[in-house]
Amino acid sequence: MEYTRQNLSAIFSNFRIEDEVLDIHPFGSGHINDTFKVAAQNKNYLLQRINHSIFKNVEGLTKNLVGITNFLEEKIASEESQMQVLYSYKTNKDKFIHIDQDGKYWRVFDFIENAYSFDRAENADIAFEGGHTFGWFVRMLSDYPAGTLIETIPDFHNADYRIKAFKKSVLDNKAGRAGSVKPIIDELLMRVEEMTLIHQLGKEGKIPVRVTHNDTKINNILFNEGGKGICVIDLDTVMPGYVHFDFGDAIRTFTNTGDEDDDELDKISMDINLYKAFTKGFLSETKNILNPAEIEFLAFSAKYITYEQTIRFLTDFLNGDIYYKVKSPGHNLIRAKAQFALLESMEGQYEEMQRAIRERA
Ligand code: ADP
Ligand code: GN1
Ligand code: MG
Repeated sequence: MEYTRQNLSAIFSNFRIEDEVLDIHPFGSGHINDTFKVAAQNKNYLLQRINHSIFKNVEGLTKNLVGITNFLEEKIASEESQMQVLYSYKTNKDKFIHIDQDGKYWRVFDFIENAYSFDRAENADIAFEGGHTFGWFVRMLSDYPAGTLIETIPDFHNADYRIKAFKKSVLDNKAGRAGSVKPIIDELLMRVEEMTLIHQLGKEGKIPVRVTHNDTKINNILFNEGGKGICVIDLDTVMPGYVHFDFGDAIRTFTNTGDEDDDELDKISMDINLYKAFTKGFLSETKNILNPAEIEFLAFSAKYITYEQTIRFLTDFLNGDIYYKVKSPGHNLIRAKAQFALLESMEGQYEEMQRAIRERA
């Protein structure tokens, strides 16, 4: 369905909001949901379609979101923190979700004003603040009852599952693309054993299950004009996980000197100074709650999540682009190559990455 101002306004009118819509336009650069900024007479709102083919249990997801948001709101009030939470509006039927005539799922949040998200960290201050903010999130939720959360996407960061799906996409070769990308497939298969480490530590009980965000991309923090993190957004994947998922995905996105889908591979590298700044911020919030094994494998988690992201993009390329939004038929391959270049850069600096963690812990 083409989204028009008219049909988006009609969807928005199902929410219990007394305001007059002036404008609605697409917003942000997420790969999964469809996001729109609604400018209205009194204030702005964020209208979002949840990708229901990826998030199968929207009701459970919404319950997670409301539970987490209320919990954070109380803690923020008691700590007198500057952090904000996402405020969700209810529909005229007293639900947080409106299901439209095509069976699509919609929600509305307050638009957080004077806030910015970035796709890259411009300097070490932003990386430090990012580490601080995602570290804060892990610390805040360290006493959240994890058992009450549903798994919105089962096996989301499960290495065994991701590797199996990758191997299957190579064998099935659904889009007939596997032959053209054999060198990168071989490089990735060579690393399979190494990349199950976090999963293994979890199975052995050496690292605890926590409530984690699981999508700690740089653009899932809103920063204020002074560069302070003021809100952690995109809470759809908040569920039980290991701290490594959050640290790793943040390093993948906060330290890249190129874009996630850069086709100029020589622009891509992991900037060790941004890594150190992020780590400093993250550990300033978390070092008293993490156990020694969690800390020891933080540097590794950056390699793991970057590897996982490489195989996720390549799997989608081989399956014919069925998961991520793409701008062209080769987009997922460009992304996979870019992520692999980032992984190689991390591999080249791994000892220094480990040293930086030891020095700050
Ligand atoms: P996706 O799952 O597609 O990444 P997000 O929830 O992250 O969707 O939203 C996409 C973008 O919209 C974010 O990167 C951010 O720039 C912006 N955004 C999201 N929520 C808000 C909000 N409440 N206020 C202001 N901007 C927001
Ligand atoms: C997706 O929705 P967005 O753009 O924040 C994806 C993440 C990937 C990321 C790669 C639910 O995140 O897992 O790491 O793209 N989200 C989901 O940029 O799959
Ligand atoms: Mg997002």
